[in-house]
Amino acid sequence: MTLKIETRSGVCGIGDATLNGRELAVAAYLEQHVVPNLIGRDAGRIEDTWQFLYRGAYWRRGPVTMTAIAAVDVALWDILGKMAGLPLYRLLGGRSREGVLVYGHANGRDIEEASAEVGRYLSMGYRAVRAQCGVPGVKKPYGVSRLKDAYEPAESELPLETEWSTPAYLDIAPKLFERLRADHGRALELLHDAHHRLTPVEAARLARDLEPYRLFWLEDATPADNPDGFELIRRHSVTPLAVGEVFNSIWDCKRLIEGRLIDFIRSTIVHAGGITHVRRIADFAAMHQVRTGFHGATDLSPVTMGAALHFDTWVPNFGIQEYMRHSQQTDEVFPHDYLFRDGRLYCGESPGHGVTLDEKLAERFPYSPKQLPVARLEDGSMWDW
Ligand code: KDG
Ligand code: MG
Repeated sequence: MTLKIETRSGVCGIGDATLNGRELAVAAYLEQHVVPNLIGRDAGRIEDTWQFLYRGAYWRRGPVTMTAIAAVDVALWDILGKMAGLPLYRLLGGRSREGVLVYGHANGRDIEEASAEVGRYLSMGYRAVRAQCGVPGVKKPYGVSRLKDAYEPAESELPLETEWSTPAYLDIAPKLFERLRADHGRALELLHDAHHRLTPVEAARLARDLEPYRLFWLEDATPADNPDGFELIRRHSVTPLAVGEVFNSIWDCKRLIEGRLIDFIRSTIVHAGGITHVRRIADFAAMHQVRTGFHGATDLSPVTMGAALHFDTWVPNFGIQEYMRHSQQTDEVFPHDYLFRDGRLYCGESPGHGVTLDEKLAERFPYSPKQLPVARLEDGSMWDW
């Protein structure tokens, strides 16, 4: 879902509004409740527009609202960059680093295959890799995809029912990382995503079992709806923790950050109110030694990636950026000037966020609704996907 805003003088900006599996809700929110308010507004009043859409709305926050606000915000920053003739990172305060460390996704049906995939990522130049592998007895574990580069978890019109076994997972995950360190050494940064599947005490055990393999982070170890769970993990382990790809406001992150219960905040531009709001989250995180690690899955469009790379180039407390690589088709629909070299991504110098939309080409790909899967335990109980 992409929002295009055009000013009266003919300057266009685009923002990503993709909320995987709930995209039509954002489209309706934008069409019915946001766009009519934008007509005739000064495109340069980015902060005031943000406050109007957030504060001015009695029903605030939530993924649909905050994704819609983000789309407007990013499109307005894009317009501002084009009017000023400056790349976005310069509007934010200029360069803090040359390139942005990224991590790719290596996955395999078993440990053997996952390790070979990590090797493939290293040969492409990656310095940081997220690794996931199949879980014995589990038919469709999280993060193990059919496609190697472009991974898309929303595969069917109605949610695919997948299974989950926590005991089997807790058994195999440390073995995966033991093998990866043995095969690939200690210089590489390794990451892992538990994708909200564990209870706090199970997450604490996993974090402790993974300590010998020095992870860059363990992500979404337990659902962060209740931040108290993270206190328990912290009590038992020094494995760094990352959380927040499903958060949409600073209020979701506040306790985790100020309690120093996490090390990396993953809330990203498209789902957390745009550059205007994520900047506040990043500044708040900096005060507590928490660094950024933005979500960068393929279901966030290249527009979000472009905006994120400018943000990452500026933000002082940068940690890492997820980079899952879009399909060639997606890259062609969204021409952009960022590029990958030696494990880092570099934003371009064109004005704004540097990503455009080829509307003619986009027309060739009709909308086909897909939802994310759901997960059940072996006894049939609904679980977190
Ligand atoms: O749409 C859901 C995906 O973005 C999510 O499953 C990917 O967890 C994810 C990650 O860390 O990239
Ligand atoms: Mg994740």
